[in-house]
Amino acid sequence: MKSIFAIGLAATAAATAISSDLYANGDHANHLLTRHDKSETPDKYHKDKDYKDHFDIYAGPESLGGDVVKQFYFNITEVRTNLINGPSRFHYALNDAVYGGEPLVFNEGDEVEFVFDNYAFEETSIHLHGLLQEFSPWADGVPGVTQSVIPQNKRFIYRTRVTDQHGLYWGHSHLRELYGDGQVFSFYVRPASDRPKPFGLLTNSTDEIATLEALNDNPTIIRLSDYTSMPTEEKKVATFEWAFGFLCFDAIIINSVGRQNCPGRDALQALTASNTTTDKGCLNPNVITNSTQEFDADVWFNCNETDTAPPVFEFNYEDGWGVIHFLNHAEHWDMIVSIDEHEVFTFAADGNFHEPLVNDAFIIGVSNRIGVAFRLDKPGEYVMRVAAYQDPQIVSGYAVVRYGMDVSAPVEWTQEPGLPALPPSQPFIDYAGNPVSNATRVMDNLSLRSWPNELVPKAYEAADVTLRLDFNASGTLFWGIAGELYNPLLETSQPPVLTNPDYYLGLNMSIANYPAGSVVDLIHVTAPGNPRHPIHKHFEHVWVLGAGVGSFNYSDTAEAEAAGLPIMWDSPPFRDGWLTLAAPQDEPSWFIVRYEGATAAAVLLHCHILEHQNNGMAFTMLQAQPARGQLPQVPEYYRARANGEELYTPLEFGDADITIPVLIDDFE
Ligand SMILES: *[C@@H]1O[C@H](CO)[C@@H](O)[C@H](O)[C@H]1NC(C)=O
Ligand SMILES: *[C@@H]1O[C@H](CO)[C@@H](O)[C@H](O)[C@H]1NC(C)=O
Ligand SMILES: *[C@@H]1O[C@H](CO)[C@@H](O)[C@H](O)[C@H]1NC(C)=O
Ligand SMILES: *[C@@H]1O[C@H](CO)[C@@H](O)[C@H](O)[C@H]1NC(C)=O
Ligand SMILES: *[C@@H]1O[C@H](CO)[C@@H](O)[C@H](O)[C@H]1NC(C)=O
Ligand SMILES: *[C@@H]1O[C@H](CO)[C@@H](O)[C@H](O)[C@H]1NC(C)=O
Ligand SMILES: *[C@@H]1O[C@H](CO)[C@@H](O)[C@H](O)[C@H]1NC(C)=O
Ligand SMILES: *[C@@H]1O[C@H](CO)[C@@H](O)[C@H](O)[C@H]1NC(C)=O
Ligand SMILES: *[C@@H]1O[C@H](CO)[C@@H](O)[C@H](O)[C@H]1NC(C)=O
Ligand SMILES: CC(=O)N[C@H]1CO[C@H](CO)[C@@H](O)[C@@H]1O
Ligand SMILES: [Cu+2]
Repeated sequence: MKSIFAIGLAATAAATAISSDLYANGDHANHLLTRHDKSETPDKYHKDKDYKDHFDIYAGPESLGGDVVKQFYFNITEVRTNLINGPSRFHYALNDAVYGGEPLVFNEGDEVEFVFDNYAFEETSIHLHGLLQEFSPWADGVPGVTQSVIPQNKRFIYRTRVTDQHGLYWGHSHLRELYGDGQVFSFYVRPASDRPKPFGLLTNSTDEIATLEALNDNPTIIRLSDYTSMPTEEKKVATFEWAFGFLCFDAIIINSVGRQNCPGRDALQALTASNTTTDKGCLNPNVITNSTQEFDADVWFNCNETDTAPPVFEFNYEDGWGVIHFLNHAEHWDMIVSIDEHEVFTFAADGNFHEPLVNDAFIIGVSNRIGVAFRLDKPGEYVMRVAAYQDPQIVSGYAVVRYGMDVSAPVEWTQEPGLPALPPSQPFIDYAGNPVSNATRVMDNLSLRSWPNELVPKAYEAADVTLRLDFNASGTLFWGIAGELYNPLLETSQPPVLTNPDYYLGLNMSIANYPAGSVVDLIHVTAPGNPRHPIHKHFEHVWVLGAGVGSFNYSDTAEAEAAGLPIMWDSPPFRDGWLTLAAPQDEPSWFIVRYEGATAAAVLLHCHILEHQNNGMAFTMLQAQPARGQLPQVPEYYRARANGEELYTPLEFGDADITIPVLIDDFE
């Protein structure tokens, strides 16, 4: 038995780790809700903030060898709004936009700065998701791993050089669950002109290839997410009261616009084998758990239809093709996406080019990006369907794709009960995300092939380092990696791993240590009965070598292959996030990824479902051995600025901060 949360880590009065309140019941939980008095949140900047008198602006970070070609400024503020026309709720905004406005665009090779002015009442830190950070491993934005938090009233600048990668990425708060409240933005890196592009695999016409390249330089960018009217801190409190996960959202939003759809329980029931569907398409928690707590009606049961119109995306018929890059910035649900009557070619995944693969619907895990091209060959309006993918909730969101329309002959949109009026196009998938027929081709995540084709490093051999990072849950709230729960207090209690590695290595918990430059295999074995997880690794992207259902009794990948397990060495998917396989009730599943851990760095690996990540499912890999002096020398700016004027001093703590009940005695 391990008392994982009672190891006496520092929490603080000042930085009152939300998590220390969390794991205490009752009064502490209530304190969370009043801590910032969010009901009083003004429409704009927090009332106590005075930019002139208190705001700290320092000189920016040191050069990374180039000149800054672009600076992007963000004001982090608070707003009350509701993106689905439901009841007003607390959100964060970046430059007044919840989950970001227009995507930022720059070019492969650019040195850029992201400048954050934190006017919000809560500290934060911003992770640039998917960036390799090979020149700036200190700028990864993970509290407790690469930096300490950015306090309110402070400016913090992330300076990075984006080389050897291109495509759609995003930035988001990495503190607690703040990105779920709105601290999200997207950015697109135009591929270098001399980088090979896969469009010649789509068409032999040089004109069309040129058009596709031009479209890919200025693509339509579509952000998808689940959405709920309950802010993340309230959710946190609710889930601990329920002793049950938050498995019911209000809607799916598309570029921050959504509608609560209510097709009715009977219609929903017909789409699922579960016989406990609520009006919101969720599992009825009163049936599936024995919790004696009351489950909030508006969260789980009441479907209150709203009246938002679906967003319309216009394409230019003359182009002959459309190009869209999608991002899923959800808190919880993986998505399946299709455009009625249009096959699409998926050619990019997590930024990286892949061989175009034709399909009618494709899956985007939480945090992932998929780029698609599709022919504009029949002018009109078509429904884009976005459904939660094989999740505990049945829910869809809609948008419209339009091109070459004869405006004098509009087609009438039709409306089914509980759904918005939509063009009458023929679907590939239903409201639950299931194919409407066997003819629907759904992109299989493992059939993507990275492009240009090449063998992975150390193909056909064991990696230099093999890490077993197995997954198992304790109930629906605690999620472990390698038998351990990442302690959320580590985010704010100590100077970060990058400048203080010995402390974390000494804890010997949720951390691995190997030399920079290693070829590393991560082997995940998922315990029987556990769900799929969208795992994300910071820094280098990974090759997905293989996956399957069944036990895994091998010490490395080469041994597994020799025993007959399917391993792909030639051009496997190349991702910064991967969807593991759910394990059936009576059998585990396995999943292997490989990467070249080139950059000396403190690397976080975690499930991107916010609830899982913040309740244990994270793990640090110190990709450098401090004893050998491999850790990068963190520049002065990053050492000092994340905490204001002074270098970080560990925060003091008292007895009250460490009385955290261990809810997880049976977790081992
Ligand atoms: C941020 O807020 C300041 C103060 O109101 C304003 O001057 C500035 O233009 C804002 N920046 C952006 C990028 O909106
Ligand atoms: C391009 O032409 C080659 C040779 O005629 C043919 O095999 C290939 O299928 C064509 N590719 C496309 C995308 O049409
Ligand atoms: C739901 O399914 C369970 C298990 O299959 C069964 O025991 C129960 O009677 C069903 N309830 C209804 C209302 O159909
Ligand atoms: C609820 O309690 C009953 C009786 O103790 C037990 O058989 C059942 O497995 C429990 N169900 C859940 C979901 O925990
Ligand atoms: C949703 O509708 C129910 C009645 O069906 C009502 O009691 C509840 O207050 C409504 N909730 C919201 C947030 O409007
Ligand atoms: C789809 O395929 C399955 C298995 O081959 C078959 O049982 C089913 O009838 C097919 N469904 C349709 C709609 O064709
Ligand atoms: C997973 O955790 C459960 C308890 O939550 C435990 O019963 C089970 O043995 C664990 N499975 C593995 C493979 O560790
Ligand atoms: C770290 O903990 C593991 C068990 O969790 C133990 O096997 C190992 O010996 C420990 N290592 C050190 C250096 O304490
Ligand atoms: C793996 O080990 C388990 C338990 O030791 C055993 O039941 C299973 O048959 C083994 N699987 C394989 C594929 O060897
Ligand atoms: C989430 C997902 O799509 N998983 C699929 C990935 O590919 C494997 C192999 O075909 C499927 O079994 C999974 O269902
Ligand atoms: Cu998870």
